[in-house]
Amino acid sequence: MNARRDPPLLARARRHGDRLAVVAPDGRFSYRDLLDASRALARKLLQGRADLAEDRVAYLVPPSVAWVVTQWGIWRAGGVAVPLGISHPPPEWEHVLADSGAIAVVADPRLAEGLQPVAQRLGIPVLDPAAPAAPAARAGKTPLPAIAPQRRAQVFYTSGTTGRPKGAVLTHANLAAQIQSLVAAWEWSRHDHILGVLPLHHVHGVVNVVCCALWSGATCELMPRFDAAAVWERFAQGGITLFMAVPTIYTRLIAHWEQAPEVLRRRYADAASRLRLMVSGSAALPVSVLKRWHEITGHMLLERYGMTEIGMALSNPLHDVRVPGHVGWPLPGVEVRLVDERGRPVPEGTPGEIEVRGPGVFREYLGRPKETRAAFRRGWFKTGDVAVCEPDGFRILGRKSVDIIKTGGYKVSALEIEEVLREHPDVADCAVVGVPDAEWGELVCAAVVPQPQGGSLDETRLRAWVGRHLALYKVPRRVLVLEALPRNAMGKVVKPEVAALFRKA
Ligand code: MLC
Ligand code: AMP
Repeated sequence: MNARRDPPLLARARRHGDRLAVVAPDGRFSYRDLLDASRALARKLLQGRADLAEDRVAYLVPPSVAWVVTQWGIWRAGGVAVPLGISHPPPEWEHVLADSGAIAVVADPRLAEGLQPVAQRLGIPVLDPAAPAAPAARAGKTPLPAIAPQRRAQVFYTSGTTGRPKGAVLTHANLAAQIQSLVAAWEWSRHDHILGVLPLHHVHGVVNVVCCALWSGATCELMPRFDAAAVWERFAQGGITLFMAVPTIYTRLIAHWEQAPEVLRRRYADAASRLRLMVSGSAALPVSVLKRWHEITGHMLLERYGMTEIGMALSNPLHDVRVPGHVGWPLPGVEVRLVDERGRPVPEGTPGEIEVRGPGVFREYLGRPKETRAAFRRGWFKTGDVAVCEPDGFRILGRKSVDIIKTGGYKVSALEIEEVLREHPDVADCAVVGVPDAEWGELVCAAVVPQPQGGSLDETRLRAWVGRHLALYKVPRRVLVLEALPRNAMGKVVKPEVAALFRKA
């Protein structure tokens, strides 16, 4: 097999041979093992075809060796990898499968049962990542297709200000640019050993953790899900050099540490202090959390800023001073500017919308040319986030849209939740808002107006209703029943007033 035919990440993997690549509950795989297993899966996916030619293949696999083998197998068959959220309810999977036009879905047998009815309805075959290839697929040594870097590689579904989540498409070249930028800035090396605890259907876990590790010849150790006690214990066993998480996870780790017996506290804090780098991102890191983490572990968390469509854009320095409340400076290969409402760059010290340009910026929203065009201004991607550039670095001030909520590091669309609430027979009207919260960053909250002739609105039933349709992190945590929503003279709901009602309640 010729390295020139491989996607960039796999070409890199060939150099790392027998080094330990992935450690997870389902095994310990070297780079060579990953290459062998992904070749076998690619042949199985091809089913005699020469090239999947950018057909989408979805996968429902928990963080594991199998997850990496599946991603690589899809790429090597010429397909585009579409990860599904393992904790999502079937309607979320159905949206992604239908919207991406997936030709197949690779599913862990433990999760396949819940997926089968959806896949059947859409006529999509469900494949087991571990099952042996059919004889026809195994036969011969037919070469796998050559994968040019400009080909589409990965789709991440991300919520926006319109409708259901959209698929952000990254090419192999986009991924390589994002990875190389972080590898350079944070000095990844083959001596690194990262502990992965994030879900693997978003850029943070997939690119910053898994792909950066495997590009570098490092070891990526994957936990099936985040568990504060298990993370502290793993730190205490030693050998971990890197950790990356969202602020809620640091908050949870602090809470667990605070209630641990003194002897454990000392052991845990010593162990964490030995890591070489701990990173926070995906949502604003409260300065109180940064300070407490510093007191406990001696680590000044490195905060950085990114987004699904662009990868990482701004980062505090690895070696220089990290100023609390700031997200640092543009990463290598990333251009960042702040602009006013008309797209004109603003002077230093003046707030403006963040726009980003560079080889890591995504290619398109899958099947949505209009939305893709609207997302750019003369080649710059418009993030919708507002920041100010100060002598200590960029500081994020917030978002332009009140309809985007960040909870536990997940981006959710208020409008998507409102649509589901409005379908409830007893709901006449509703408004969903994000309310600041110490643990979750923002809490999803819903104000609802009952139907005049409807039954009484029961909060538990309403939450269960949303939970049947949408991911758990989109379910409103608090519900207020109102006679009417606050509206302005134009009749538009005034969301800051709705949020204020929750703060008062
Ligand atoms: C779960 N719960 C919530 C909640 N999510 N409560 C309020 N708000 C939320 N958002 C509740 C559950 O109902 C449950 O309650 C309890 O918390 C435990 O649920 P869980 O599902 O077990 O949660 P947990 O696994 O602990 O999840 C917390 C988390 C998770 C922080 C580990 O949210 C997470 O993995 N977040 C990371 C998301 C991520 O990777 N984002 C990156 C996007 S990319 P009860 O009552 O039943 O106990 C991006 C770009 C960039 O943003 O810059 O990186
Ligand atoms: P996503 O679309 O899920 O990739 O989330 C990207 C969004 O997360 C950005 O547009 C920001 O609003 C937010 N975000 C990421 N990192 C940070 C950070 N360090 N501080 C504040 N917000 C952040």
